[in-house]
Amino acid sequence: MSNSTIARTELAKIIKNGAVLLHGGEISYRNNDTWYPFRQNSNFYYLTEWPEPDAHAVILIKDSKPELHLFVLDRNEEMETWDGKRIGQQGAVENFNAVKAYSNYEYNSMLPKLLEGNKDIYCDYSSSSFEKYDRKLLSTAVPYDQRGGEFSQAILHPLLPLISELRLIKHEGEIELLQKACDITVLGHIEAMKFAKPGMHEYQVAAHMEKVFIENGAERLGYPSIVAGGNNSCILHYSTNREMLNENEVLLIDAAAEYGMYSSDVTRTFPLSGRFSSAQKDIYNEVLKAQNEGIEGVVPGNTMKNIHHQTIKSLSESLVNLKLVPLGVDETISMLHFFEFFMHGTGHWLGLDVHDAGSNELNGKPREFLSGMVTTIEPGIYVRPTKPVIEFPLLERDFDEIRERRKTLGMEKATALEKEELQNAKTIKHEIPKELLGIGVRIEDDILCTTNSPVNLTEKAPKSVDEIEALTS
Ligand SMILES: [Mn+2]
Repeated sequence: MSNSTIARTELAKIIKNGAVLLHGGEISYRNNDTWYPFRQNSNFYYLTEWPEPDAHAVILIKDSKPELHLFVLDRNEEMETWDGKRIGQQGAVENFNAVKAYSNYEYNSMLPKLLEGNKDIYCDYSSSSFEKYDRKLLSTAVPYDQRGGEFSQAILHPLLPLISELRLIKHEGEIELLQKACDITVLGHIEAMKFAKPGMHEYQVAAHMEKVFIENGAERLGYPSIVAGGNNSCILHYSTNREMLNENEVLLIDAAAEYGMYSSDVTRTFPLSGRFSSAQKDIYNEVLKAQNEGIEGVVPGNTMKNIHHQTIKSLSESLVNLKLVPLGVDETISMLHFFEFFMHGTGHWLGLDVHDAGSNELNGKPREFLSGMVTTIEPGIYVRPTKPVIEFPLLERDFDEIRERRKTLGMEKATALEKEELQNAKTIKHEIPKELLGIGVRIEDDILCTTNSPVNLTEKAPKSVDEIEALTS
C-alpha cells in the first residue's frame, strides 16, 4: 500500500462519514517569467502524493472507507513543451489510486455533485484556498432546503488537527524515506568536515555539501543550509553564508537533505584548524553530554518537556563549570541565567516538514512520546562575542508563569510588567572568560521513538571529538 493510501485509510477510520476538501500548492512567481521551484503542500502530499501544482482533492468517506477524487492540470502538448510533463487525469487514476480524476477547471461544477448527501465537511477554513474555492461554493453545494444558495447546511469540521495527529506517528514507509534522507544528510556532513579549511568562504563549504546531497538522490534541501563560521555560530538561524572561515574558529553546520518529500535535520560543529582548542573542546563536550542524555529520553511515556528540563539542568551545570554564569546551578535555572547561552527548545517533530506537524501538548498536558514519533534532539551553548560582560538579574523567573501571565494580562501588559520587574531587580555583573567568546556549539540528531530503545537515524554523522578530528585534521 502506498504511503498516502495508508494515510487516507487512517483518516477515514477517524472521520467515519463525511467529505474532506483539500487544496494543493500553487506556483509562486519570483519575477517576470521566473518562478520559485514548486514543492507540494505537505498535507496535500501526505494524503495524495500528488506532485503537481494547482490540484484539488475531495475524499469522500463512507463507513470508514475513503474514496479519492482528484482535480488536476489537463494534459496539454503546448504547455508541456514549455513547462514539462503533466500526469493528467488518466495517470491520476492509474498511478495515484484516484477512483475518478477531473480537470481542475471542473472543481466548481463537480463539487456540489460529489457532496450530495454529505453535510459533514472537513476542511481548513483558515486557509486562503478555502476562501478562494470553497466558502461560497459550500452554500450551494450543501443548501438549506428553503432558500437555496442563501444558506448552507454544511457542518464544517477542522481538518488540520486530524491530519497533524496522524502525521505525528510515522509508519514504516515513511520511516524508510526519512532514513534515506538522514543517510544522505550524513554523507554531506562528513564531506563538509573533510573539505572545510581556513581561507574558504562559508558558501563554498555549503556548495560542496549540497552537491553531495543532490548527487546522492536528494531532490532539494530540507531548509536553507546554516554554514556559520566563528562568531556566526552564535546566530541561531544564520544563513547568508557569505563570510570567510578563519583558523582557530569553529564551523557550525545545520543542514539537511530532503528525500521523497521527507526532511532530515542535522547539526555538527567542528574546528577549522583541524583540532579543537581546549576552550572549544570544553564547550563541545558539555553540549555532547547533554545531547546524549536527551537522546536517551526519547522513550514511550516520556515528554519533550521533561527532556527540555533535563537539558536545561545539564547545560546549567555545564555553564557553572565553564564559569559562564555568576551563581550556582539552582540559581542559573531559577533565574533563567542559562537563557543567555541556550535560548531555544531542545527538539521538534520531524517528517515532511523540518518543523513537522503535531502539537507539543495533548488535552492540556505535555504530549507523551509514542512509538513511531520522530523528534530532533539539539542542545547548544552559544557564547555571543558581543557580550563580554553580562549583567544577570537577581530575580526568580519561571517560563510557565510568564506564559500564564501573558495569557491572562495580554501580551502588552505582561511584557511591560516583565520589563519593569527586570529593571527593578538587582543585578550581578559577570565577566565571560575571553577564550570562550564567539564559540557557538549545537549538536543535533534525528531520533525515532520505538518500544525498545531510541533509534538515532543520523548516528553515522561523526560526533565525538576523536571521530571529528579524525576527519578534520
Ligand atoms: Mn532542528
